[in-house]
Amino acid sequence: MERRALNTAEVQTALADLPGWEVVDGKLSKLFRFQSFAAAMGWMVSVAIYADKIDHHPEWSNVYSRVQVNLVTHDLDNAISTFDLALARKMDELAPVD
Ligand code: H2B
Repeated sequence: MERRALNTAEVQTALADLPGWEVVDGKLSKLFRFQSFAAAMGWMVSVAIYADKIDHHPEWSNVYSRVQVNLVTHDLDNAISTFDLALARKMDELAPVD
């Protein structure tokens, strides 16, 4: 997959298909809520395996059953990139349906 920075219009178009995601302080952000701490941890491990496979790592923090995610590409001057979109889509795909 090509790793390139997205322009504002491309990010806005992508957001239309990414429910719950928004741009906050230049980062692609979403707060994930789970049924339990164990569910949050299980999801984080699944995401981490994918992230490492594509060599693109999330900024995220966990408090009990919540995970705050802020995606950005450090190698591209902290732009939102095609890899951030791929990671966001995979995070949604792996999250349990509420
Ligand atoms: N993750 C994120 N989010 N941004 C990057 O620029 C990045 C990364 N770069 N994971 C990768 C690793 C780079 O450091 C390695 C050398 O490919």
